[in-house]
Amino acid sequence: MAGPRVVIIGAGVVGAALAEELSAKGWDQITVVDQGPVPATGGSSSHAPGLVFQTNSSKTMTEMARYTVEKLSALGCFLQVGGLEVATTPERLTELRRRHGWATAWGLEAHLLTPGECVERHSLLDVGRVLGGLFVPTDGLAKAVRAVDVQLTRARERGVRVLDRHEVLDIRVVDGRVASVFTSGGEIPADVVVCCAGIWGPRVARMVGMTLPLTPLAHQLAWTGPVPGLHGQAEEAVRPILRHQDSDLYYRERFDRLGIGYYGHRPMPITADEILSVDAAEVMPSVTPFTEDDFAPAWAETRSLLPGTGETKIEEGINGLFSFTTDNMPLLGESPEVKGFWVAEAVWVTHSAGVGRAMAEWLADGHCSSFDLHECDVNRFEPHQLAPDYVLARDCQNYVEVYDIIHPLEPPANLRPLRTSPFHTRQRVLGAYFLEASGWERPQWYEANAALLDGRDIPHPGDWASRHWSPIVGAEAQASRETVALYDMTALKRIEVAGPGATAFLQRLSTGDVDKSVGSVTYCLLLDEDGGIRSDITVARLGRDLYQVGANGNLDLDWFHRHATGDVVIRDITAGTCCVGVWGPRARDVVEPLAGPDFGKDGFRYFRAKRGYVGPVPVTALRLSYIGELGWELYTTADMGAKLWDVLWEAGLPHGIVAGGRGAFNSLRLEKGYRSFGTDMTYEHDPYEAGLGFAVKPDKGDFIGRTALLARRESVRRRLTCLTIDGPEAVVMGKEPVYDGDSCVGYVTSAAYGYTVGKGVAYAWLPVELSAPGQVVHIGYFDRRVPAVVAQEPLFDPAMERLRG
Ligand code: THG
Repeated sequence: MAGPRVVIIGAGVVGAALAEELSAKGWDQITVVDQGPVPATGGSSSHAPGLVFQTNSSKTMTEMARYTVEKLSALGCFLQVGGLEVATTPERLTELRRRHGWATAWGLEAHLLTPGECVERHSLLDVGRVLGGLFVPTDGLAKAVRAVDVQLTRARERGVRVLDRHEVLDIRVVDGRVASVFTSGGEIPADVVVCCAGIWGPRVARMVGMTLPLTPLAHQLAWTGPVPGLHGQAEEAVRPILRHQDSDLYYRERFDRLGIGYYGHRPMPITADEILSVDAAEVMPSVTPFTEDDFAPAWAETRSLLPGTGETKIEEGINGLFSFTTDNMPLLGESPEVKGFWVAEAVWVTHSAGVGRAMAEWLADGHCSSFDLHECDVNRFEPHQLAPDYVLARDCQNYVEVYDIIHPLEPPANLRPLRTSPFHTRQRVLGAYFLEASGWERPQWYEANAALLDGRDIPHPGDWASRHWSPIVGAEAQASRETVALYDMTALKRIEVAGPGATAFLQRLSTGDVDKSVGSVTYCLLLDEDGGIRSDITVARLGRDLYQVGANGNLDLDWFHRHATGDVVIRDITAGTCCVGVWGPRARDVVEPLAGPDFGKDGFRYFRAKRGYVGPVPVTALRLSYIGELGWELYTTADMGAKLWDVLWEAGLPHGIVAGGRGAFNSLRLEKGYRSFGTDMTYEHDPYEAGLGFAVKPDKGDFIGRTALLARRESVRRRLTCLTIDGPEAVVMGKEPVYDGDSCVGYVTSAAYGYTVGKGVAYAWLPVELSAPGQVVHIGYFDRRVPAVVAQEPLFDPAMERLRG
């Protein structure tokens, strides 16, 4: 026998895809169970309208959709009619250009169409209403139930057992591991359980005490009678699937009729416990009765956009349940507490085969090599993000906004403020413009700094980049390089690692040599087994057996817990503490008088850590700066935070101290060339291509990812590259395609105007041969091609004179 005993709960598109992929990898003790009849089990797959639009702001989601298209096509479960999104407003037309950029950046063929070309593709459209379109030739219709059937058939041929009409009643856990699944048809022993139960997921996960943050929401799908323009159509669908996002609508053909999906109605959430059983449900459990009144605006709008539908009527409809999440991403991975309990949840048909593939690799190989899953990991959430009220409110809001045009900086619309740092009241007095980060209210800039604009000529970005922006951002950035500024770093994840095994633990998990003197700080990386970057962290040694780690989020904490040995204690200390960056040429003038000679030029060197007092406030101080200036990160307990801010502020006034927001921060860090995990580099990149080879110490001994990394080292084919852009109005935002001539060769990760260097700065992944300084490329930005030049990095203070000063 090869592979452990696996029970997959749910025979929908995800469970079926996983069974097929896992059995293809040679695992041969797999059982798929479902409460309903296979292949139409009564879950979301059984009523899914099957539209596959691959374009997504997430590279991973686009890639998983592409894999789904390829696989379902090969299996004869896909009608490749193309996908057309039309614009009926100027804002949407602009948005389609941005979406065209995403598709292109992620390697998906996409075309912008004129109104005439839209009608050529889809003859039912009223040409007078359409301003333009985005066409993706490989989009189309997935036959979800057939996909379940075909994939399960292949799985069965490889020995997978499929048990339908088996309702899961409970899951047995022994010593923190799954042991078996109790079903209405008996107990099934299991080493691995994968919950692919879709809308029932929260109920199944609760059987092992796991909170699964998803909400089933009803979504309207209606079918017309015969449409005159489709009369006699012999094929199920010939025209592209169609999206009319300005009115929250989409369309597909079914012979001479149209299916109409609508997101414009009020959110209709339901809990997993309220879903009817297979036997009690009239149609199926995931289908609730059509509420005709909610559909009225959709029908009126349809008759306007597709005038031929005026001669028919709505003949049937459903309110079908689908899973929504708080960030619109799936929930994949292993429970943090129960070993062997995995979930693959909140997955739409669009990404189903890709997720099946991803999960099979993750289970069988220990990591996923086909897709970067960091945005999908079920352990990404902060504790408050699992609260039922939070999940419900944000999931419903995401339903409302599903087709809206969302700016990358747009803060959530509800439940704010959620988390506030101890500096919050001070920041409000200073007129902070707040955005949200991991639930924290975080200032983007401060209106009180408007006076800094006197005598400065801060260039304005274009329309899109100027949202959630103020010229004050530029003034704060410049002031930070001239005097001294306070930056609220409370949202930075802080993890304490303590105990006799702490050093060995961090040596094993990180690429750095952290076994240095007490007071040392090490910038290093966490790698996956395959050498991909999982995070970049700072490790401050505060005692022989005590470290403070500056991390990027909950996934780092989860990674630590998963690898923890019995002789380390790992604690997330973020919530009970706070952090302020005191940075700028005058930082020492402010801090030293408050903290004493230990904080003097010779007493406190760059990349060292110390405990001390700033006025009456006990602090842990790290001498480093993500904005590339002299100064410290000062940490204290939450109760002392306001006092810390106040003493620094008062002492700083004679030196021209200002508060700086995240807008300035992001600009300054890009000038300095500091990467941001999750945006600039992710699991799919290794340190050498990301320009972080200096943070790897292969000679220190073994660590996770070392072997794979050494093999990857010689084959660097792409590089995270610094580009500069002339003309502030051309500053881009991230995720734009980069062209060499007509071909897309890479994409932008993050970008900002550099107020010190007087240029736009953009980091982009480019092939090695195009990454040499002086190389000219073009960034696709809406309808423009913005020239950009590869620059020697970092743009600011390459000699490190500021930081070491
Ligand atoms: N502060 C702390 N921890 C952090 C961050 C932070 N952890 C997560 C994230 N931010 C990590 N990112 C960086 C990026 C660069 C640096 C620090 C954290 C940095 N780099 C020096 C350089 O490249 O010049 C390293 C020099 C060296 O290795 O000696 O300072 O903001 N606490």
